Amino acid sequence: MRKNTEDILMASEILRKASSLLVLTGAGVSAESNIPTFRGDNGLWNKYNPEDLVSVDGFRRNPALVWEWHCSMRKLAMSSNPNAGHFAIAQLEREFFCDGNFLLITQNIDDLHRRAGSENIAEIHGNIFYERCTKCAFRRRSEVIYDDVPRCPQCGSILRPDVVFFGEPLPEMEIAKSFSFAQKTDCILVVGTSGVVYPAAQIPYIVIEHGGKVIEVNKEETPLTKYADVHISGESGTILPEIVKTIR
Ligand code: BJW
Ligand code: ZN
Repeated sequence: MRKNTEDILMASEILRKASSLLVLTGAGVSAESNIPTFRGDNGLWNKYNPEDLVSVDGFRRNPALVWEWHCSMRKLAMSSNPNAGHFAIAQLEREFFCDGNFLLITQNIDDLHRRAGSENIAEIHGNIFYERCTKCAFRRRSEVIYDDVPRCPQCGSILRPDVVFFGEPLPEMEIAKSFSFAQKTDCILVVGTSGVVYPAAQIPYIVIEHGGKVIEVNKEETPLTKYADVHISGESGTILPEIVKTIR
């Protein structure tokens, strides 16, 4: 039997027995929707400097540049579609885990999980289609591609994308929900993340601490791989639908 086939069978067996499931995704799950990942050979951080584009100081120095970058991400997300991996995750929630027993934590800001039909989602790094005021509580959904830095209609201050820059705390409700689910779930499925950005990277270890199972799907090995019960090497758009098919 091929190594991957064995691993897929093992993953399906774990999922069949699990009464709850936490899924943690990163940029790799959207790679087959043509949205580039951050790290690795073709990663965005090879071409661009995160200090300029996704940091508080970068935004203070040059909000126009940060907006230009985030508008290009908005455009890219709008012209992309969810892939088979996103749909398989939505199917896991819909068909195999009842209310309250499933949570999808995504580090992605591209909205593709929601468009694929996932419902219980914690977007811990924000969402590219939301923007908020840097001074007051104003926040809105927007698909506008701006030429200039947008201003708050309530107080006139600069608006910013509602995403989490380096050095900023994650949204309180989302992270509380995520950590509390991690503390009680039987199983976590970790897909397409390099596992180097905290606090997201810590989540699988919370599951491990209380004896929960870890399934990892990634094209490459990560710092988590040696702790995973099953590591399935490959593209999530191929592997996840195979896992779902095998659970039945
Ligand atoms: C496939 C595939 C396919 C490819 N199929 N797989 C030193 C030590 C520890 C921590 C720190 C430290 N110094 C600073 C920190 C904290 C910092 C951090 O973790 N930094 C590390 C990089 C060192 N974290 C933060 O700053 C966070 N905030 C924080 O800690 O706040 C504390 C605080 C508390 C109270 C008050 C104040 C502060 C915030 C982190 C924000 C991250 N933001 C970004 C950008 C947001 C979006 C935007 O604006 O555009 O989020 S950075 C970027 O990295 C993005 C991602 O969500 C995140 C994670 O990346 P991800 O998803 O894992 O992608 P990649 O590219 O890394 O990996 C892709 C993977 O997919 C690879 O493994 C491939 O193999 C795989 N793959 N194709 C399956 N088809
Ligand atoms: Zn305002």
